[in-house]
Amino acid sequence: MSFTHAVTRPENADELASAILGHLTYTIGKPTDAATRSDWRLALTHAIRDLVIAPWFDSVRRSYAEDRKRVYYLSMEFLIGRLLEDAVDNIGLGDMARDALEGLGQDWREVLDDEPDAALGNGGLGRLAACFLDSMSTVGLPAHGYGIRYDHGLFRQSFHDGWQVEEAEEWLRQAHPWEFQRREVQYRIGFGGTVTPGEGDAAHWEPGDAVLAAAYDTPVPGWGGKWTNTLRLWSAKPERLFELDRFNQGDFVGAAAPAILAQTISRVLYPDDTTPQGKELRLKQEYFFSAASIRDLMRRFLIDHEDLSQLPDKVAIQLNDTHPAIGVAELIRVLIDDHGMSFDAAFELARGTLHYTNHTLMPEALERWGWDLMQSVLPRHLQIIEMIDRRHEAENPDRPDVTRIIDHGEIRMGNLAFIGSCRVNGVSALHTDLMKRTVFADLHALHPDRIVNVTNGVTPRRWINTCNPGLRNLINDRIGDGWVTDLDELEKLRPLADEAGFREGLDAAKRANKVRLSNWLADRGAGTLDPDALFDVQIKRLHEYKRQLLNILETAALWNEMREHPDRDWPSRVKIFGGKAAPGYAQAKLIIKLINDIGAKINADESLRGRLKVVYPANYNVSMAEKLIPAADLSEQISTAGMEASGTGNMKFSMNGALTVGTLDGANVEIREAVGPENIFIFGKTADEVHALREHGYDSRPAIEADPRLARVISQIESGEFSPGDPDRFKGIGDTLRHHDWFVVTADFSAYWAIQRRIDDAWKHREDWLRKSAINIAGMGRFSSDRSIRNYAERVWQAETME
Ligand code: B1N
Repeated sequence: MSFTHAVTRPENADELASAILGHLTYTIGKPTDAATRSDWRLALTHAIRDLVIAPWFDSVRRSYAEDRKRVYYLSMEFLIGRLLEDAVDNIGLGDMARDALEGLGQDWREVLDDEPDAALGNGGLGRLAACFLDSMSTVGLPAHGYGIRYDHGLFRQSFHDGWQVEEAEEWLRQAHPWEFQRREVQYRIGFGGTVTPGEGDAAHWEPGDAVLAAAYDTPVPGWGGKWTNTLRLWSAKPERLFELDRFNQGDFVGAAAPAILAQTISRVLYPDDTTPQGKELRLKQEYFFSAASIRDLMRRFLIDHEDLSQLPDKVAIQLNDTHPAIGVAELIRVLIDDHGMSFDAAFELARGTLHYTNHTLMPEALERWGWDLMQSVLPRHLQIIEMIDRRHEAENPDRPDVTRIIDHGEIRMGNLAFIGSCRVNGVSALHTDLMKRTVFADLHALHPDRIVNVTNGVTPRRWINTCNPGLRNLINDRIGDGWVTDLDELEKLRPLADEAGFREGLDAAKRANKVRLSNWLADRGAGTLDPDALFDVQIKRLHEYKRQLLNILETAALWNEMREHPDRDWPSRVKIFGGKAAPGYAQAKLIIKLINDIGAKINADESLRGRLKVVYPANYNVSMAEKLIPAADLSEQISTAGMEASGTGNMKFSMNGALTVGTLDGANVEIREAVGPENIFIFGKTADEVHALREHGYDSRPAIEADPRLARVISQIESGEFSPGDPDRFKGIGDTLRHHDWFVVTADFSAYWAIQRRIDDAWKHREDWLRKSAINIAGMGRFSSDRSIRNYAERVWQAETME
């Protein structure tokens, strides 16, 4: 029998409105006069979701039929944000959906803003994974994302008296209509227990306890609805929901305790960006989702293939940082213990299938697990890791100790991932180069062909087309919309930079975005902002290496200077900060408080006549970025050179016409190449210079003595000028700047101050600024995540797209 109720694409807004009403009535169960905004959003979501299903089935069918190589992207984090508007735009129904909803008496923006962000990630690493999902679908690459369905995503941030306070995030409190629970797909994931030797290399592992990994699928439609992949997230469930014996004995809480314990594995996202916490629960999370994903992809492989030796031809597994690196041992374990292979054969197959992306060089950021912990949580995997280490040593008898996987009672996951992978990549040209010269220098010497560079990218669908309709329309009017899937087309804008009419259009689009943002910020207590001021934005996780401190020191110094020379022609600036600190990162939280305290002082100073403002809206997240980035004039990318692996916010800002002030770090280096040095404000020490400064222990005293502005701000901070009720509050920051300035804030201050004053001047030459802005947009083609994904497909995965 054929399916007669198949949903067809609506021809017009009335047809779509009718589908929305149908869902409001029959899916949500509400009449129009009782429907809340959420009800309308859910009804709209269901109407849109219906349109994604048939193409999704088609994609699955085609990828089985053609038996192409599949890519599996394993990531602890997918920072996907909101899904509705993106899906609507990707299937080409943006205008129709708005008309339909407004015809039903609903405000489009308010309904879209009702959707909670899916914040299943901390920052750049998780957001990169989300952009890659979008691009893998858009370029038609058969792929699955695999991760964890956290009950609680990244914590909610609020400010109490300027201090960060964290609260649990509850994105699943509302219905989440994008996911489909696959009750038939569940795997038993074991922990602990005992291992008994079996035949040959095999062993029998009898776990001490276990949880079930339950699958939830979300369709990921690419641009134009041509190809749709799946994001499969795992949720931990108990093997037994309830212990009836204990309940019958009156132990009501105890009866549910084992179930609750099992569920803790997928309860909450670890809120640490860049620096790991070596906690047992984290190791269990990592194994939980890696093992479930590997079992699932092996099951899919075995449906159509008997010969395991084909695995590397049909499967590519990408390890997004070391978080899924235990998957190296798990894949080998499955091949040996479940499929009877020898260790050597299993290792070869695994190494042909796995690839590893490194996202940070900070030595403290590379994951390590204690031998004892590994022994107690994953005893069989420890044996396999020991076998991998011995084999690597036998093959490289002169290998230096730093290349060992197990050393000083610790398992180094970076080395495990490197040794177990076919390709290892960095995320920008500079970062990849530093990988070869620093943390992986010795492994690189042993395996000189393994490390490749794949510079990060971002999806222009979400980060221009959807978040910045003003700019989108301007571009479409001039060069058509081919850029949406071929971002190099933006090059056609380059000659338009010299055309006054185009610059006017850019100016108008930016101003409209700034007005909208000002209203939004005013609703959040920011007061009135001047939309003609320079909007200077630093949004990213709070981390000392990202140097929000440098930015706020310069802001305070500017305040001093403006008070001293009130009659100078100071351009108006709004300093906008956004970002969360890890809850356990005391220094980062103190910097947040400092920004808020300095901001309060400046904002209250009427002598400035509104020419300097500091705003820090709480709870920065993906949907806030979508409002801030289109309204930015200046993008702050001021990390200590050599420490930001790539950055991706830098690309988003530049695509939206903001100019960058930045160090020669991460992808800033490549952005400078793309836009030309005269269209970007680069300052500060280079990575090599930072290295040289640190070599003999950096002493900040000369830098402070040589710059009276810096010296004054540090004294003000130390004397309690910004914390009159608690003068010692920021002593620790003064102390850090004077005695342990690891991030060389003081060494870069003078150069940062100077370039900010150059920016003041540039801002006054409006036509020139707009020309630079246009050239930035025109040069961003290479920073599309479509380009990144095509690079991975060719150079890492050896996989073809379905085009
Ligand atoms: O990954 C991004 C880069 O653009 C950023 O420069 C980089 O800092 C970021 C442990 C991380 N590196 N490492 C992490 C996140 C969570 C965690 O638990 C490490 N994130 C980055 C994309 O390449």
